[in-house]
Amino acid sequence: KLRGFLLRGVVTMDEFFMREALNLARNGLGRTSPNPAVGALIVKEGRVIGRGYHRKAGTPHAEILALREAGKEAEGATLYVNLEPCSHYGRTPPCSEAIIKAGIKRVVAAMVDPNPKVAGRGLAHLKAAGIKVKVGVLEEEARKLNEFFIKHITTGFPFVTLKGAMTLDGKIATVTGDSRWVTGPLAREYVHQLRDQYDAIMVGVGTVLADDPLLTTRLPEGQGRDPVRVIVDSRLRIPLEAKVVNISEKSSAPTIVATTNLADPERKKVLEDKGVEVLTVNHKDSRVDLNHLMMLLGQRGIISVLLEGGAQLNASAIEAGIVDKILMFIAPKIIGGSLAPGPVGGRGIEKMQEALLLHEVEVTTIGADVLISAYIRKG
Ligand code: AOF
Ligand code: ZN
Repeated sequence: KLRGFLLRGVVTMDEFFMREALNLARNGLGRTSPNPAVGALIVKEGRVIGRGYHRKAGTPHAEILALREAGKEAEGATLYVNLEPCSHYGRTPPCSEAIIKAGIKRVVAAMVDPNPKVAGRGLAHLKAAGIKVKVGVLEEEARKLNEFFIKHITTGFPFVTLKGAMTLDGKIATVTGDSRWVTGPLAREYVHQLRDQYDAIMVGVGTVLADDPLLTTRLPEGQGRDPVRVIVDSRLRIPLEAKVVNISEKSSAPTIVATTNLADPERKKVLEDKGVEVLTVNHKDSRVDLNHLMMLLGQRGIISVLLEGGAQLNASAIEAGIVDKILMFIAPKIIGGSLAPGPVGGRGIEKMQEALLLHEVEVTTIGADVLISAYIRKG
């Protein structure tokens, strides 16, 4: 089968094995933060003799696991990995050293490691030891796969995805505020799969007041991991009965309420006594300074944030420039009402010419709903 593909020129041998390394890496997605998802494959004479993927920060890197599986056979073999092997002593010793020791003859990497501690040094180390090195195979896919890691390691800020759901006529709720549900069951399950992959989920206090959401990951058979819940609430208007501030068995994920010094310190104390972390952030025009908040989250190793509204926070986030990606569900429903809200509130712009343009637009359907994904900045 492989030969058929290769002969028809659909993929090269290197692409074929790199795809496998990327698939291996995917097993760790959402589990390795703040580290990248990495998969490695060792191939000798067209046969895979070792595989590995990174499972969790602090545990062995993908390359080490693959080398362990290959054992002595690794001598003279080729190693495929979706990220440049590391060259630094971090939580674990450098992979470049282990690769050289094992007698690997050729290394194919999808991309240079954007981690300033590595940044080409791993590949240089391998080359200096006489290993053949190729970099850039399936690079685009590799960059997509680790877009959270890349943003965080290069800027210190988490990657932010704004997720919304609206009707075909652009509303997130009816005039009375009813919003359950805009999308169908498959789209809603997809959102839980997203939550499972993000380190944090963020909403404004308005959404808590309107919907009292739990903001946990609910997937079948207890799979999935809850993101940290972040509530943006400059004056601590959050009700003490809100589900997100009542840490219980049903909602044990940590909650951070991001507020400002405009809030009542007494109320802060009451929330803290409930086990909630109240984070006092700078304010900008009497609202939480979202850039400051992102910086603080990034400093704690939160590399990705799923922003789930509401309209005011979405507008502020876009204005602050913290959003990287948009995921917008469009349900084939029409509800009307000129006062029914849309997904982005605020003051808005005046001229169509000033509209925020999105890039790399992709459209899929999930159940009966359409999902549009796009990036804010040009790739
Ligand atoms: C991983 N897993 O499979 C590879 C990584 O904190 P450390 O010591 O584990 O080092 C993390 C850095 O190692 C990470 O930022 C990246 O630059 C490099 N490669 N990391 O967690 C892996 N290959
Ligand atoms: Zn490593």
